[in-house]
Amino acid sequence: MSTAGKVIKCKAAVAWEIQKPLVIEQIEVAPPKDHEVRIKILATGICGTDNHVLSGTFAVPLPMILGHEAAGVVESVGEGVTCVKPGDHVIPLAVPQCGNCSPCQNSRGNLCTQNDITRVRGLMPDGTSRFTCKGKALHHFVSTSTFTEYTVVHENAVVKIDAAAPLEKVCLIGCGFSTGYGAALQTAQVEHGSTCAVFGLGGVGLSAVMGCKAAGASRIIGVDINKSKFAKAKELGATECVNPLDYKKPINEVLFDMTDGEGVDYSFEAIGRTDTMIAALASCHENFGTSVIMGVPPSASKICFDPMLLFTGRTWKGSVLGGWKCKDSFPKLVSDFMGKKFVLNPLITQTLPFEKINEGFELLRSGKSIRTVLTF
Ligand code: PAD
Ligand code: ZN
Ligand code: ZN
Repeated sequence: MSTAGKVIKCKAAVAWEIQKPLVIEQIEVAPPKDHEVRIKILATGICGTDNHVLSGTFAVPLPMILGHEAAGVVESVGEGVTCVKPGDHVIPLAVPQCGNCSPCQNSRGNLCTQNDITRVRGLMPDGTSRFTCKGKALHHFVSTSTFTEYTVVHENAVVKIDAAAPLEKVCLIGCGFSTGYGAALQTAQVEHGSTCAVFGLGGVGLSAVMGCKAAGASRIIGVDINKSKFAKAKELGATECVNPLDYKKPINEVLFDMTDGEGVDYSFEAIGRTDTMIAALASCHENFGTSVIMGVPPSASKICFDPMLLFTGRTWKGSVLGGWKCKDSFPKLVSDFMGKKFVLNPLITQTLPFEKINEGFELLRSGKSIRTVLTF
């Protein structure tokens, strides 16, 4: 029996409060309105950003359905949707691409003004929610919300991908992989033969390591306080790894020592802490070094730093979702994965049934996982 046009009752993991486990609830998912798409989620990764919300460092309105790194199948579409149809395999887009705003029209931009990241409203573009639980409306997360069997997104926030692609792998293209890989290849534009340092060797940082390697960097230094991350970093292209806890000096001085007093050409922050953002900046060459922030800054945080770090010529950049224009790029990244241009398997350390979502978060927090993929 077709579910199109009807409310769907299904399971979702609801974030009612910060610093509390998610609760698997039965929720109601309304049909898609005009220009909206309802998706049956089949696989979703757990990203550090979902964890920042639960830990309280990334402030969002609650209750909310988190999750944003996913893949699924279109269940039904609202009036006027032409980009996808029921049955299409898709990736929801945490950064939409409307095609009309100035970032969409600028060749270097990707942060479409329709995004719900810079000022999280937690609603569909029309200001309402498609989710209810126990009579209460639930917020959406960054245009996606994927910790649910069904979600509704705007047509600007979904893209069709190759139906042959394994959804439980390519879901990582929805966030973690694309973020790190794109930060190296597009935002920093790492050059052949250069020296790079990647701060934080989780799913995002390891993907930046892969991007630096793909760009032909000759030295890639991984930095993490959890040395159990080093073996995988080396497997993916890091030439050496350092643990800041092993040194008395600040890590930026250690990196200068390791590079004959020059500093690295490119540094990447994939942690989400202000002190490591400054350390990454200070680690790169004082004149032509570039440092890229990928870690989501804690809400309402401020950075105080010596402006001499920039005066001498360093470049400090940020990168959301690797700078990719998501609608244009994600299907190509999926094709590249299918064409074996990069791997995703090493990033997926656990695959768990959706019901074990809190276990997946525990694995991330304890440093025992890179990516847990939840399947439905
Ligand atoms: P993760 O928790 O898997 O990885 C973080 C890594 O940082 C872990 O290996 C930690 O051991 C390490 N770490 C923690 N503290 C320190 C420290 N003081 N010094 C060195 N290493 C440390 O998360 P992730 O890889 O999924 O995400 C990393 C960040 O990137 C996080 O802030 C997340 O919110 C952000 C992110 N940004 C985007 C974007 O579009 N810019 C996309 C996805 C994730
Ligand atoms: Zn746009
Ligand atoms: Zn993410």
